[in-house]
Amino acid sequence: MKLVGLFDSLYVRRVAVSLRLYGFEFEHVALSVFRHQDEMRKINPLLKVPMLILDSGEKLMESSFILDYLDGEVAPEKRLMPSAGPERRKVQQQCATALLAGEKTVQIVYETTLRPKEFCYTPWVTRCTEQMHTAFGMLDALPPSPALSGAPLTQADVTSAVVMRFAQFVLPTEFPTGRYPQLERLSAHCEALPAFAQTPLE
Ligand SMILES: N[C@@H](CCC(=O)N[C@@H](CS)C(=O)NCC(=O)O)C(=O)O
Repeated sequence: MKLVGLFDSLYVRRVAVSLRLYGFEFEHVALSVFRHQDEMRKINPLLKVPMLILDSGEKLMESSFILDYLDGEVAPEKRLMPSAGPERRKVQQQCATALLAGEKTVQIVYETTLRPKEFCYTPWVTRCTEQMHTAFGMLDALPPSPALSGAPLTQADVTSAVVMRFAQFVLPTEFPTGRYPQLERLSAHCEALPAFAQTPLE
């Protein structure tokens, strides 16, 4: 398998960390959607990452669909997503909240760094910032993850930890230590694991 995209993308990183947790070998195709557009276009004309290229040559897009495929390829005890019922919905909705936090973080970064300063629309940045912090606040208010007491990780843990680390990295002033203590604990726990440490954001 080949995973296309850089680990500075929270979407690519959540797939890469999950691949390692599942125990899959993969080749990392470290191309940027911004700096390597010509090479990227040949692989994915939509200029989007992550893309997972299977050994058959089949190309998969959308991190959540890629993770759904991978979860179906491993033994039940290795899955990161519960197979059915309230537990599945709980993990999925936690992922949805974390992805919303991540999406808003990315929108703030794009608005403030990709667009020329004079075209940066402050009310949009203010709205995104509020949405981002509301989502992080919701995640932080959840009961502590069972993973902190030794239970296996779920995709909600992986995605929440990846998004927290990403947001702290790209918007450090928004995330002083102690603002989201539960998430910081989860992040520290996860980032110390080999699957995360072998997938550095920078
Ligand atoms: N919903 C997608 C989001 C992927 C995404 O937005 N990737 C970014 C990299 S962080 C990208 O490809 N950006 C280039 C663009 O949007 O043109 C997923 O979960 O895979």
